[in-house]
Parts: sequence; C-alpha cells; structure tokens
Amino acid sequence: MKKNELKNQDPKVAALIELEKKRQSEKLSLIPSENFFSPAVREAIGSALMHKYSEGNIDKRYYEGNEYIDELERLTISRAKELFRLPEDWDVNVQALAGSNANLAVYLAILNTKDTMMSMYLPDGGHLSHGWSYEPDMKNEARQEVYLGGKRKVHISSRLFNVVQYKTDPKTHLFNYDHISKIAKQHKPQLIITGGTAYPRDIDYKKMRAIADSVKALYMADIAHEAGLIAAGVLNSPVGIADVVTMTTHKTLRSGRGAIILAKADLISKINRGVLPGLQGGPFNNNIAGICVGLGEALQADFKLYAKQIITNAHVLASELDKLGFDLLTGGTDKHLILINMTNKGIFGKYTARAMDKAGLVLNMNTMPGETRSPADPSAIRLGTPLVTTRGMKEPEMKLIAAWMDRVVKIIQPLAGLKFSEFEKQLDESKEIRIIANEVKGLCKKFPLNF
Ligand code: DSN
Repeated sequence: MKKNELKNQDPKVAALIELEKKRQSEKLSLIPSENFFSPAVREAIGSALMHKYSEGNIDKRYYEGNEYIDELERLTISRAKELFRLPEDWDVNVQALAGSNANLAVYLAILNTKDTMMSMYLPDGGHLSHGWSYEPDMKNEARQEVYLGGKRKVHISSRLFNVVQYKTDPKTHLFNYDHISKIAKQHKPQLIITGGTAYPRDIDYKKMRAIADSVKALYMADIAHEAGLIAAGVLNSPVGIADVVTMTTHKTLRSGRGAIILAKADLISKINRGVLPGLQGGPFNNNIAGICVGLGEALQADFKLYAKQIITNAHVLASELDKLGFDLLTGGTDKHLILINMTNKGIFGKYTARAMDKAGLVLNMNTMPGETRSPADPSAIRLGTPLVTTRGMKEPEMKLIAAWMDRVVKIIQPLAGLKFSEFEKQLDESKEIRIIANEVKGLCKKFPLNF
C-alpha cells in the first residue's frame, strides 16, 4: 500500500478520520461504555482477516480456506476460558457481532416465542435488548412496582417475548432481592436477566441464582459494562453461577468491538446455532482477532492494576462530585460508572451533557430510577472512568474533572429556561466554557492517546 493511500484516494473520509482523532485526543471521554484500544488490538482489527468468510464453527465451516481462522478462534476461546476462569463444563462463543446479537442468540437458543423473560426496567439501568418496550406515560409507570411493558415495542425482544421488568428500591435505588423474588414467583419467567447500562453497584449473583432456581428459570448475566472488572477479579463474577454470561468486548474489557458468550457446554452448542444461522452470517474474523489480542492483554498482570485504578478513579470522582452537591444515585459507585440526578441543580440531562461536551467533558444524558421525564430529555447524566484511566489518569485528575463539572453547571444554571437551540448558541458564545475547554485540552496533552 502506498503512503497516505486513503488521503489521496478519498480525502473526505481521511479528513473526517483525522478530525475524529483530534476530537478524541483533545476531549476527555467519560462515557462509561467507551474505551481506547492498544495499537496491537487496532492492528489486528485492521488486518487481512477481514477478507475471509467463515460461516460455521471451528473445524466445521461452510467455506474452504479457514485453517488459520480456526486456529485464531480456538486461541480466542482458550484465552476467554482462562481469563474468566471457566469451569470445565463451560464453553465459549466469540462470533456474535455485538452485545444485542449475543443476547438475542441466547433467547433464540433457550426461549420459545411468548415465553416470559424477567429483566431490569430500562430507566433504572437495564438494557434495550432485555425486552424493552416504551410507555410514553412515564409518570404513571414511575409509580408502579413492576413494569409489564409499554405500547411501543422498541426492541425486537419485546415483540417476541412476554417481558416483566423489576425495578430498584424506590428509596435506595439498590436491587431489592426480596422484591425481585416476589415478582419472579408471581410471573414465573423462563429466563431471568441481570445487567445493564446504568446500575452503579455490584450484583449478588448467588442471590439471583437462588431466585431463578426458586421458579425453575434459567439465569443470564449480561456483564457488558463490567467484563474487564470481573475478568480482573475486582468485582463479583457470575461465571459458574448463572447459566449464561454475555458481554461486549469494547468497554472495560478494552478488546475491540464484539461480544463473547459464556455458558455450560450443552447450552453453548444451542447458542452457536442461535448466532449462526439464527441471526448472523459470517463472523467478523478481524474483530475476533482484536478480541483475542485484547484478552491476551487482559491476562497480563498490569490489567489488574488498570481495573483497580478504574474503580479508585470512580470512587474519587464520585466523592468529589458528592462534596460539590451533585446528587449521586445510590450515593456512589462500586465500579466504573456514576449516575447523577441533576434535578437539584435545576438543569436536566440533555442540557448538562451538551454543555459538558462543549467544555471538553464528553458524557451522556441518561434516565434514572423513578424517571418521569422522556428518555430524549431525561433527569440524569452518566459518566465513568474506563477511558480516562486508559489515558493514565489517576486521583488528582479526577479531582480536576469534578471541579470542571461544577464550574460548567454554575455557568449553565442561569440558562436552564432557554430553548435548546438558544441554549447551544449561548454555549458557543460562552468565554467561560471556552476557558474550561482549553484547560481540559491542556490536561489531555499531558495524557496523550497512542494513535
Ligand atoms: N451503548 C451502551 C452503553 O452506553 O451503555 C449499551 O449498549
């Protein structure tokens, strides 16, 4: 390949890539589901493996020429087994293209249409692929103890299955296992699911197992957010406790985009058929190579230090924000993510998230337990520490981030009543926001990304 091939052939795409690299370099991603991959992971993802079709499983492909792909998939599976400390009778699928596909493949393997699944209510921190349907009357739903689904069947899982969703405790916003158990006994689901995107606390997988056993349900733990922390042994692991564990590979696991499914071997063979031909065509072998390299990195001793630092950073950030009067849901965090109810600050998630972004602090608006506002303009913001920790940041930098967030909120509080377009205009004209953005950029320069 000639030097600057992309730039010469397609300068428009090349320019967009350069702009995105600059954006990533000069702003801090605090989105808890994002991370930054090593050059080795990125090299594997960009490799010749992307050209190969390999529908099927190891040694049983529908296409010729898969001798090296078989070796790669075998190696990836063996690293996943080691990293997640799999029991002898468990096995692995690494072919699902994304977390939602991984979850759907599990449903295809173990449920019949109209079966009942029980998962966490999405505004409380659950995930779309756990049967989400939306009910526009959020205020009424916020008062109910259990969610039986809304009018808009948003995710395909809500069209295929009967979905019951448990909520967190209305006061503490923590899992109330007695309450979950009561709902399970009432609704007798075939599948119980834990996991999601915005629950800041660890989960007692043994209690969930007992609840599943009490109603003879299978139990799936979706650990997409926590996979790296669980692999490193700094959070509880559901492996060997749940029947199935699904995860994405690009969050705390830092292994490029994709998904992994872990389950007892007899279930994995059904799940393999759920992935292909149930849902997908050929796996993305280049992504599997990225996952393989990332798992290799996660098996090194320094990954445990990284995982510990993610949590230390989240604790420091949470405690600083708490001191500054931010209303932290559940009072803090056990892991990498923090959820903040912005109501007491008089400015909600959408406005806050956009203002933070203009100041170089990239996070996202989010719903929260007891949410009464629309998901398009919810009450909360969500942030986390995986990517800033990858950049090498530690406790002192977390204190800086909290102080910048406080300054941004003070700047925008008087603007809360404006229409969003007018609000954005004011942000663009704000000298104070520009000053913070420059300070953030200065910190980013000290912790560069290895492009
Ligand atoms: N988009 C992911 C997250 O941000 O948590 C979940 O799919």
